[in-house]
Amino acid sequence: MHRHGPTEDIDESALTVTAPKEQAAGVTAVAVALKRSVEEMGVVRTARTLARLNQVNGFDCPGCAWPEPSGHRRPAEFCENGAKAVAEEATLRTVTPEFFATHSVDELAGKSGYWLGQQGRLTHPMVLRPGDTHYSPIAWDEANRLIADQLRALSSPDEAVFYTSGRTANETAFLYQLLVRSYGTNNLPDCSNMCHESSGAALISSIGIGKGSVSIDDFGKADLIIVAGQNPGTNHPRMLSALADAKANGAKVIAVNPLPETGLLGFRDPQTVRGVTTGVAIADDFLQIRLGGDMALFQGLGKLLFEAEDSAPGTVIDRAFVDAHCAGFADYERHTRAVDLDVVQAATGLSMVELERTARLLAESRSTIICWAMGLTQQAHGVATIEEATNLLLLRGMIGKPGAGVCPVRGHSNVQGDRTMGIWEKMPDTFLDALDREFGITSPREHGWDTVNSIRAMRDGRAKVFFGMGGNFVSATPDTEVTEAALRNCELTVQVSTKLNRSHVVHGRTALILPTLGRTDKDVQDGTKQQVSVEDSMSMVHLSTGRLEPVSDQLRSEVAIVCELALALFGADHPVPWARYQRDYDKIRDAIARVVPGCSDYNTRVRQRNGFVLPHPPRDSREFRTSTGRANFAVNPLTWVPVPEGKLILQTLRSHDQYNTTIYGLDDRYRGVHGGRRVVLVNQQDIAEFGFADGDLVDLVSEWTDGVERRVQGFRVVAYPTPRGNAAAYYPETNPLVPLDHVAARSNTPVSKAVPIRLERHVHVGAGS
Ligand SMILES: Nc1nc2c(c(=O)[nH]1)N[C@H]1C(S)=C(S)[C@@H](COP(=O)(O)OP(=O)(O)OC[C@H]3O[C@@H](n4cnc5c(=O)[nH]c(N)nc54)[C@H](O)[C@@H]3O)O[C@H]1N2
Ligand SMILES: Nc1nc2c(c(=O)[nH]1)N[C@H]1C(S)=C(S)[C@@H](COP(=O)(O)OP(=O)(O)OC[C@H]3O[C@@H](n4cnc5c(=O)[nH]c(N)nc54)[C@H](O)[C@@H]3O)O[C@H]1N2
Ligand SMILES: [Mo]
Repeated sequence: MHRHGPTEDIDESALTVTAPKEQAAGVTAVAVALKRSVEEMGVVRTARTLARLNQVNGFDCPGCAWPEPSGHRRPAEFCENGAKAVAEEATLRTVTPEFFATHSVDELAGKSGYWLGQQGRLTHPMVLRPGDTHYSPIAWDEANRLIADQLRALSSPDEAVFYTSGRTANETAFLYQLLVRSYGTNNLPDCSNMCHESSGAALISSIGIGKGSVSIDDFGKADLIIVAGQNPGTNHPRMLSALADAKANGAKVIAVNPLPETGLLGFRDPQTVRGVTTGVAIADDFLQIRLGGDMALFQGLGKLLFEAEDSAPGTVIDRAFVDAHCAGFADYERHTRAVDLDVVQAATGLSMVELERTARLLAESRSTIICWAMGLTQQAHGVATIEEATNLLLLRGMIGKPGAGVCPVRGHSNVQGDRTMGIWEKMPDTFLDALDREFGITSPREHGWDTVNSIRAMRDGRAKVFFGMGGNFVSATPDTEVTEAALRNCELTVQVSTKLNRSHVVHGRTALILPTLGRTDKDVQDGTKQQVSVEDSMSMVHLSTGRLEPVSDQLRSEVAIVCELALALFGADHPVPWARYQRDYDKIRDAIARVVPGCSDYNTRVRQRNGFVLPHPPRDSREFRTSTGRANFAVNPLTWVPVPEGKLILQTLRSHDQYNTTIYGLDDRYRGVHGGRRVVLVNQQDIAEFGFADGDLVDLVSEWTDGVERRVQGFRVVAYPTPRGNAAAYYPETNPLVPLDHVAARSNTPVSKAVPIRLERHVHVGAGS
């Protein structure tokens, strides 16, 4: 057993730390992107690939969900990290049956995720049967028979769980949920459960739809943009261009973050001559908030807005909007006026001067956008925090007008589309009714398990089959030891994947690896080239066309995998025409058009130059389809995250050199960390107070209160400008510390951004420890 996670293959003794970078992107970013691409794919494949990235008629970047500009696209509409994501997928290195014959599963389980990912693209379907030490090749139809037999043998369809990661295209997602519901369960956990679930829960309750209300054009019209709990320089680099454009139009940008993230504080746009030479500071103001302090910030700002209204009645609160469109204003006003600003200062670590300065900007703004990501969603009170951000916008009438609105910035490139297509364990009955009408099936109505509940079910033996449509379940989920045991407890684990990862080597009694085409690969079915479609963070739906020659003729498209499994499971006389769908993806889109709201005429509209935008009632017509039929002001008791004496609150985040569990390299260039990932960033004064020195080796020990020892070993302490009591370390190395039961209220999202820990001096106990 590799209890503390495998690291032997990485030598971090050369780890160095330099001062954090002051500006993101610039020419270095371009150089890094090209170098990585050429290493993985060679010169010709690089040129062919990057030229098509995010272009009309090209393929959608598998990096993030930030939208493409609607008008003119720059010849290189991608970023360093988008290019890395593409290089990772379009690599010419391969993991073949010979590879699996050489390396036992046991050996592979001792390798780091970085090493596994570096081996290249999976080329053949592989099976591991009970008692096997090595994966061996299996024919596709035999693999499908094996899965179908196992699914039919379960005593209830609810004993299987079907996970989705957010790269899956709309056509696959639609068919996959159709297969799962035809089979008879709503157990459709997805990566969104760990990601923006809190945003969805808050926005559905407040404005009646769980998606952002702004378009890319609104950035050019806003005069105030707040970016809270998000690191766009690394995770959404093309957003920096939108922010730079907004600033050129006079907008002010406020960064709310515990860390002085490089892209927010400085940015050189590699796509413009001016950007390459001079660069701009993105944030006009930086609020260095304490972890989990955002709810207090938004409530405090609400109070200050009411006070500003008192001093100049009729100028701050948009009475007309509130009266016409909102519910719950009186309760919100009473609650918010009573907020104690001393508590707000303690919770946020911000001064009255900073709070008042921000309130003034809000009060004077005529068009405000609030953007956020994981810093807000992965908190125990994440849903309430996002409701409070929405309250501020409602107070000022900032939804459903140009240059204003809510902007949850999504992660995976099609995570939003997957939800639109029905990947959700609690899809509304209206959707299921439409699905049943179209296909003559009977979808179950009882809600299924999300990610955390799926892990509990596998752990307890209530779920016996795990099927993963992409992703890396064991590494992405919390409480690694519990999750690994849960997966090992399954009868069958199936992973549809492009690349090798830890979820292939931590497996059920029988395990299958099904290799699939990626976004960049050419998809030909029955002699005809196929296209897929995706939805970005701003509800724009468009086509994506891969063009690269697949690395093996054994790769199947995700659509083909779903259809062939369905045929094996249901037989040929099932009411869903699986074989026709596999041959012609237009037929899938015709069905989507009839079932999914807002998708009428899908085949035509998705082929328009920039695709089409899905309806969003608050954005389009200030219509709020909530429980009250109005936009709801939410009232939440003030919650924050105090730091216990002698302890730290740890956030787990991404370095500049990774895509979630896929590690591209060992440098976090912007934060000045080079050659290693096992670091913990701690405030200098905390380091001194705990009796450590910068560079010491420590163990991080979870302080969660259930008596279970959770520990990760041998992390280098790095003095870093994070607030007192707040530390930061990389995901997924620190996932063993995140307790499965520490979840956000109302979204069940693991609290990855507030893990109570203590530091212990690392004791080297020699090999085998
Ligand atoms: N290159 C690259 N791009 C990616 C990804 C990737 O791994 N690599 N992942 C994709 C995915 S799936 C997602 S969800 C997104 C993630 O995008 P981000 O949300 O930007 O990702 P994180 O690295 O988790 O960063 C969280 C940020 O929030 C801050 N933060 C943490 N806690 C708090 C808090 O309590 N309050 C406030 N105000 N700030 C806080 C952190 O300091 C950090 O800047 O990126 C997507 N894009
Ligand atoms: N501690 C901590 N945990 C977190 C987070 C955090 O901030 N802190 N963030 C959470 C978030 S926001 C997210 S979104 C999740 C991410 O969770 P996942 O989406 O499950 O993880 P990824 O690392 O994105 O998945 C990578 C794998 O996907 C496969 N893959 C890549 N492209 C394709 C494709 O086109 N098709 C198929 N079938 N497979 C493909 C490859 O085999 C690759 O190894 O992690 C969550 N976990
Ligand atoms: Mo995410």
